Amino acid sequence: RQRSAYELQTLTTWLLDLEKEGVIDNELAAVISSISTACKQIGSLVNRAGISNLTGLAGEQNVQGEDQKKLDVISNEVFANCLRSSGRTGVIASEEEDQPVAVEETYSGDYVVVFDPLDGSSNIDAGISVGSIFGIYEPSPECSIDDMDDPEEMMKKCVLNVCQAGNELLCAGYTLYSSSTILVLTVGKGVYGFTFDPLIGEYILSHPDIKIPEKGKIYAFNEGNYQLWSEEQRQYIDSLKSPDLWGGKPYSARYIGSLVGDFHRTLLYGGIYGYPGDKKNPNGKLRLLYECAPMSMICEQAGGKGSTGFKRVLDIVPEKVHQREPLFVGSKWEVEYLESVLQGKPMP
Ligand code: P6P
Repeated sequence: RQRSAYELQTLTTWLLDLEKEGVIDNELAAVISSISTACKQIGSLVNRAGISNLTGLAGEQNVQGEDQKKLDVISNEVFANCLRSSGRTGVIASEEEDQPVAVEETYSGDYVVVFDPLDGSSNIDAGISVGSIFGIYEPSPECSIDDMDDPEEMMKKCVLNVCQAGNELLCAGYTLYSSSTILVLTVGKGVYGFTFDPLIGEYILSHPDIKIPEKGKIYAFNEGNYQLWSEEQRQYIDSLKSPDLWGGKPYSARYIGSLVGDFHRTLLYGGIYGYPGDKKNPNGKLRLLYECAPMSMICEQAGGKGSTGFKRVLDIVPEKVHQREPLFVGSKWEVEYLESVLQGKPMP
């Protein structure tokens, strides 16, 4: 049937279509919808941070030892509140919380949600893009939470529920708060982007079935860490800057210090984003559960790759909630080239 001119494809109708096809059930749709609501609220707070005294530090540190911004704390509460009120979330794990928590308000669904409520928040005060990142799992069958458990047993089960390999993700997504608020997600059948229209309060389908270019011309690394990198890592970056290797024009460097912004550009334009391990932090800086794995699922679903340089990110079973891993994510060609250089092997 021909869609009429005013028939909008929104996140809501997209989720309903997936339910009709049996790709997701209405419980998962409810969790995704609650996340989209949290992102509407966070987007509004971010856009008005400078005029509602929400810039600056909260005066606390998070489990990562990072100074929390006021908006880090608020975004975390907004995310948790929306997930609780969905009634379908069993356990939540946040970058801003030391431990994962079981959600009392659950009455069905029991989904496990991992999230970084406001990634790149050091950019807030300068008005540079920030984002939210999330992933959704089924609860682990062998450690279902029941309220008879003692607190220690409950905590152990919560940790087991969130420490699942990225391969188990049912849904992964991010919301970019930038020149517009864009929600990008996958439920395992391709990657779809929705731009928020504040005039009608809906996410409108703007990027159907995103495919990352096979090869790009942009790399996004913090070269301030160059001296700390391995010899092979330096060789890789040096080669991207050698004009004669690329028909006379080297790669361009783009780095905004905000994973969601750097990733979104990489997804649409191609190339590679990398946060290598180095002499000071052998596992790099990014967290596996709510940064590396969701971004890797999205990238693979768009035809790209997500690697630690030595293994596929989605194959890693986390041992700790806040475990860090090196991350190289982007076009197949650039990631495979990096793997070949780091591993001292010829290009495939
Ligand atoms: P650096 C933000 O803190 C973050 O987690 C990512 O969003 C970003 O890509 C990276 O760290 C930036 O880290 O060390 O380059 O400032």
